[in-house]
Amino acid sequence: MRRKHSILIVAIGSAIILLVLGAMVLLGFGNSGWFLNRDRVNPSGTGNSFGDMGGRQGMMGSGSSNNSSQTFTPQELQQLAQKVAKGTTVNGNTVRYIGPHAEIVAVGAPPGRPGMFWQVDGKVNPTIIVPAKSQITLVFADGDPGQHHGWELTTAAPPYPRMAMMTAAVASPGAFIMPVAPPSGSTWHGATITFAAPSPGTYYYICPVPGHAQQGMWGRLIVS
Ligand SMILES: [Cu+2]
Repeated sequence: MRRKHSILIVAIGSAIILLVLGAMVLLGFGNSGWFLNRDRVNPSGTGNSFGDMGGRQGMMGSGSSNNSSQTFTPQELQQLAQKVAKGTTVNGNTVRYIGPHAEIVAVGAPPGRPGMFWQVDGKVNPTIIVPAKSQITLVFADGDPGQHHGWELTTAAPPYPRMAMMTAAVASPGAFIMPVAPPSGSTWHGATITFAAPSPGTYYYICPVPGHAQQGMWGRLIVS
């Protein structure tokens, strides 16, 4: 009886040690690539694996992301942006969407202007206004030779630190796109996501790649 008991304790002890080691490997200890970590832990992008690690939020936490990647040509994106622009009113650098479905075309720093910026519906870092309770479809592409870009809607306001994605909480489930590869010729990589507008207020769309939001890759999104 006593012998059985100690065998049981040893077995449980070994199981716990294996679990801890397994968790360390999964969480990518010693691996500094932040997006590689996420890929490895959470290939489907729908879970919450980092949600309770030290209370960190942002890209590690509340984001279920849609990572089904697409490719576009610059011409396709331009046509789509022109089509989308017909359903909006533009006032200076503010683009206002009307109706329950807002389709937004966001291109990461395409050629023609130096620096880190968003081109949204043909404008540079515009303020986007969408109606409360609308459904947002975001078409994203990276048009920036040599740079990875992603997309995130966050509650965090500027100024942004270099590692903005560590603290910038995702504003609505699914409002996050993992960084994609730079263009290869006229093939631009990107993704399309759909998410619900968060509750009325001011939000910010940023690039989650380290340093990019800090260098100006952000704009306002107002739900009104
Ligand atoms: Cu970027």
